[in-house]
Amino acid sequence: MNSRYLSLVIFLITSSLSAQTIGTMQDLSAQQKATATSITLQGQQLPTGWNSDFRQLRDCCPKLAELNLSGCRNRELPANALFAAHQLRRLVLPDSLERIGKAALYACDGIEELVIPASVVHIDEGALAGMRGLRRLTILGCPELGEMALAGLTNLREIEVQSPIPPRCAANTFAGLQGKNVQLLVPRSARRAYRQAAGWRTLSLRASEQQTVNVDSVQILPIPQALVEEGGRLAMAQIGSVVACDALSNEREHAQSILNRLTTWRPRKGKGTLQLELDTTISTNPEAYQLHVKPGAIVIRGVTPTAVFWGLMTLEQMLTPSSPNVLVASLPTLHIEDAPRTQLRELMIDPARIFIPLSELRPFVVEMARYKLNALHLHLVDDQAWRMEIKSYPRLTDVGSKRTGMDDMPLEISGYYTQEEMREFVQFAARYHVEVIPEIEMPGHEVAAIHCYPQLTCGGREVPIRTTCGVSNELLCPGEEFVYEFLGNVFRELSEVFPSRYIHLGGDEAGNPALDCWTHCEKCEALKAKLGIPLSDRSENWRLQEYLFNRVIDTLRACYGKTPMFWYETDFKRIPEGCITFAWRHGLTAAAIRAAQENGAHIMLCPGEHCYLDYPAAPGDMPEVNWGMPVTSLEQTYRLDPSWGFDESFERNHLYGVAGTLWSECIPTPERLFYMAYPRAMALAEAGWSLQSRRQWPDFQQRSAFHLRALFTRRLLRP
Ligand code: TNX
Repeated sequence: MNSRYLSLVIFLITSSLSAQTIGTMQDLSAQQKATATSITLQGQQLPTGWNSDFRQLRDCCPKLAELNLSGCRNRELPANALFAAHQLRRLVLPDSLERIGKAALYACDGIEELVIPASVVHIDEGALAGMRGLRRLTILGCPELGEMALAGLTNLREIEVQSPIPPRCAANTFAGLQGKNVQLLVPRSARRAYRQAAGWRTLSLRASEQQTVNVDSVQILPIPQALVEEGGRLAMAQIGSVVACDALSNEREHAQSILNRLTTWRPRKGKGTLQLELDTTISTNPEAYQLHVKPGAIVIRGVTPTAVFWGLMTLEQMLTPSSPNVLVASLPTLHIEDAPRTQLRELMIDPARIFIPLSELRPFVVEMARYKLNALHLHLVDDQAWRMEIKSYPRLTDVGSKRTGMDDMPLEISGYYTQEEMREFVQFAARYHVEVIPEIEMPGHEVAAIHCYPQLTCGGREVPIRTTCGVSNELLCPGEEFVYEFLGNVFRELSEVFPSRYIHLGGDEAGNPALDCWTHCEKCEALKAKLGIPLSDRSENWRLQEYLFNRVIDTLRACYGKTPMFWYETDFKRIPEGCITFAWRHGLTAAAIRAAQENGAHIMLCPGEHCYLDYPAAPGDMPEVNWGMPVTSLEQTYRLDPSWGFDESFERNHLYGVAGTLWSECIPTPERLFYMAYPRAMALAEAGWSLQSRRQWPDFQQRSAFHLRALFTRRLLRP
């Protein structure tokens, strides 16, 4: 038997074993979902409520290559139904289907051919967007096509529409497609109608037919402190060069790239300039800048290179067109004075639960910078994985970075960051003025490390890597000297990779008296005796945590000059002076603020009520299945006032900034990460940057809708 024949036989056997013809997803066991490569669903109505069949197909069937729905009678493919289901190769839609919901097939990029049944009358916003593998699309009926519905189909070669009347569509329905690449097959008699129809017309445009626009009103987010329109105009063609001192060479490069990407300028001698200047007299705030668009020139002045860069980000927003593929030809003249309200505006990413490669974090950083978010906090370790290479302890990543399963999602999740690539990433982020802050959790949420080095926990217990969300009883043992040696080595290596001024030490959900890890441990009892802690009383456990923290903090301060950060817990009675505590728990922000005031600490606000961007933004939105998350709407995030009703002295002396968390238990793909983050991260950015008196919800709604569209256009049209 030759090897091709043999592999065909093996393929047929394995695929028939994992091919399933069933009614609804309820007919499959978790194991069958995990291994299914082909599913034919014949149920009359696939359930669309909680944990819908679509959600299961999307999140619980990682090997699913073929999905045949021709036997179903569903009338709608719900919004986000198969959002970023990268595993799919072939999809047959039911011929009862009337509507393909918003983003229903967004980034299903493994599918090469798709037929839209004649019954479909609506294809909603972004429904097929980002299906980058799609080569041939057949539309049998005459569905109305929403905004960006077919945007970013970069490999599309043929689109056949059987309707003699061009389906109605938006101007940007086909954004990213060019006539020269795509063959449009329509009934012979209708060719002319298609060439003239809105949207369809773009399919016959050549790349060279670049459109230009004049910007009339600028949309800046976060809203600046002061903006005065000066009534004139600046034609971009009047700008001939970017002028900046050597200290601003990075910013000069950004400026040139902005002008090239978005405007009609051409480098030319003897013309007006975009001038970048350092000016420490503007303000005492290191991030303060001024931007002046005047007849014939643009001037950006900033206290530091970071401030100049924020001025450029403001300029870039002014040059962001309302539709893709157009260049800006002119701007209104105006003057902006701006500075941030708080000093640290961060997003927290959790690659521990589900790994996110740096190639996906790079564009994430670029987007953060556009809204003047200046820190990316990386939650590098947790019960479910250890993600940072530590040369002294290779098992952490060899063993601790791999597992199968996150709750009911049977995904194989592995990956870690090498020191070398992380160093490079940190430098990349620095060019966007985003500081990368590492977090190594302790003493809880450390099961992955404990699995690799059992000596780290009480009694040297062996524990498996966790595959579910929640809190584990296994903690680092504060009575064990190896723990200090381990942490010492980890932080030494970490400080060589992350130049950040900060280091986050976690500290959440550990000192909790309900956990008894430390209660019957001889080494912990000996330590308690030494510290004078009553032996049997668990409520004093936090003092063991304090002891551990203090030893680590002393090293971090003395050897590496770092400012430690923690998650605030009420049972942790003393925050070390000068540290930064994070208020995160629902209902406990005021208590955390008082604790920070009493202990001479700073505070970051990321209260669950406003800042948990891993929670669904609307009822029924992704993640539909979760551990019981509340809903955090865009408005709810926007309503965060960083002063939290406290007086001006709190803001001056203790408030450090705001943070949005993207815990990843329910974020299985990079596309989902962006989906969860935006637009709420824009609301957070404005809460952290803009003066309360400048912020208005209706106005923000309008600006954020504009910028959200621009963001998703950039994502879809990226090369
Ligand atoms: C609580 S927030 C945690 C995380 C979870 C998160 C889920 C915090 C400091 N700890 O371990 O991922 O809830 O939203």
